[in-house]
Amino acid sequence: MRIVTFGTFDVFHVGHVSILERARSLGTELYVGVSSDELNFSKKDRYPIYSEEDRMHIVSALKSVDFVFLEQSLELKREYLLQYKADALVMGDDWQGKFDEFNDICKVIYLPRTPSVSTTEIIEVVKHVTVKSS
Ligand code: C2G
Repeated sequence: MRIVTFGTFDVFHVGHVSILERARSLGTELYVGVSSDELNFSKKDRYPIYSEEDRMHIVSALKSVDFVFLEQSLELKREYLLQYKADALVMGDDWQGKFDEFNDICKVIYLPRTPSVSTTEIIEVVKHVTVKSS
């Protein structure tokens, strides 16, 4: 059973590893659509910290991941799911209900997010770190 999931996976953290491992455990293969730099810019008005090449490199190095492709548009989800022959789409529950329309071509499963960790929060913390001068 092939699982497909999508995400930015910027400033990769334990919440990302956890959802990918849990997604993989629901099937036999995990395909990951990593959202492009341009897609992120259009959504959030800023580019990710890590480039799409680096984010794809990191995600593809994980043992839970079998294949990585670039997600260039949110509107192409149905095409990606068909192209990559998804048996199930797995997403974190911050997307709860948002992808139910794909139930006609694959199972749609939402998994609980890992609490207390997010890329946005890490960026904020790092921004405010003060370096002690010796
Ligand atoms: N996630 C999680 N726990 C966290 C943070 C993230 O389980 N503490 C999950 C999200 O729910 C998502 C995946 O990790 O399923 C990737 O999260 P993001 O990188 O924030 O990706 P996002 O911007 O939600 O995806 O088509 C969707 C787009 O690709 C954007």
